[in-house]
Amino acid sequence: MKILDSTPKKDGYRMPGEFEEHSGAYMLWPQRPDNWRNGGKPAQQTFAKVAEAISKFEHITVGVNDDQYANARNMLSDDVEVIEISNDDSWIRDCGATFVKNDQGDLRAVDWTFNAWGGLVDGLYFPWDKDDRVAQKMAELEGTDRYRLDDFVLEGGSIHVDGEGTLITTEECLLSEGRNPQLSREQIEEVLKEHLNLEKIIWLKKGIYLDETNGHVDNIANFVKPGVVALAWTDDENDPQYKISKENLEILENATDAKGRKLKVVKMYVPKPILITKAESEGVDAVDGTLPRTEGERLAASYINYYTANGGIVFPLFNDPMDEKAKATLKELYPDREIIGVPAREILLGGGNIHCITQQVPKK
Ligand code: KQY
Repeated sequence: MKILDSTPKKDGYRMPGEFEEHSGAYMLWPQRPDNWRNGGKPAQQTFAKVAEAISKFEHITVGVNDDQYANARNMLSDDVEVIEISNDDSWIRDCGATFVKNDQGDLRAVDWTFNAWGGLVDGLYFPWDKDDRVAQKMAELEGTDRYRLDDFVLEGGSIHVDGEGTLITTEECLLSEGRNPQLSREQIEEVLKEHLNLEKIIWLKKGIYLDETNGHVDNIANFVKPGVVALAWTDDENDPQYKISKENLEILENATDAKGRKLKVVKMYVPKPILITKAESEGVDAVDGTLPRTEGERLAASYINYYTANGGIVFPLFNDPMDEKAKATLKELYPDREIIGVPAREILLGGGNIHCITQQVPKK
């Protein structure tokens, strides 16, 4: 498939909202022992549950390194397609392709540079070259031409769009030292507008407290549909999360989108602080250059990190009283979709959640 030297905006392609129809979704299989405890075994069980939940709604393909192919194939049902895609870790939201679509329903891929959330400045592991080739492989599998940005670092989890010209992101992430320090905020906006076909970018300040991705938006806020944003929230003014969420609430309530609409903001309450246990910490291999998992550290837990499938929502459960409230809020937000919770502590321990491990392909 070709590399294109134009831009999606010039060619009439836009990034659809995640809530628009999909032809399917991709995941990658977890295994690295310096990020996933106990050799990745507990995480693999959770990833399998997520894949099975998504397969109720749409086709799901799981990419696996060759040495895990037989195990993954064995752990996943026949409803899940399993193929070899070499990778460094399993965060396909971030290293995978962002698909754009034109009015005729043709798809193309945007292939951003991936540098493991900050490269040599504050990246989370080294090397990341296999991950950086995942988007190209997805484009090949989908039979789409591709816009490759060799000079622009971006992860899919750092953006959400409404499909109608508006994007939300965070300053904490997109203006971080480890992404595109050579570009000004205006230049970053320009690249996003050209490659996702946007008119308006809404900059939140920070992501979830202690998020190791430099505050990805997909853990703090999401477009439910054009004009409606869900925001991670706590009423506990003593929690550092409160100030972060409050600041973002004010930004969203005072913003208008690309169509000039005011946004409706719906609060999704975070669970009580979730801390890494001794056993969990000890289960992770300590490797220089990979973020350590230290006992007692607070994890960046948020129900916002859910996946929107055709006719369904797959969201993380944390064994917390807020699980039920999150489900009820999601049901109000998505009355026509089935809401499925998956116990997700094992994904959280790796530094992200269900949205981070999935990537949709829009329907042609
Ligand atoms: O939040 C995400 N989109 C990915 C988290 C990656 C964590 C790597 N340890």
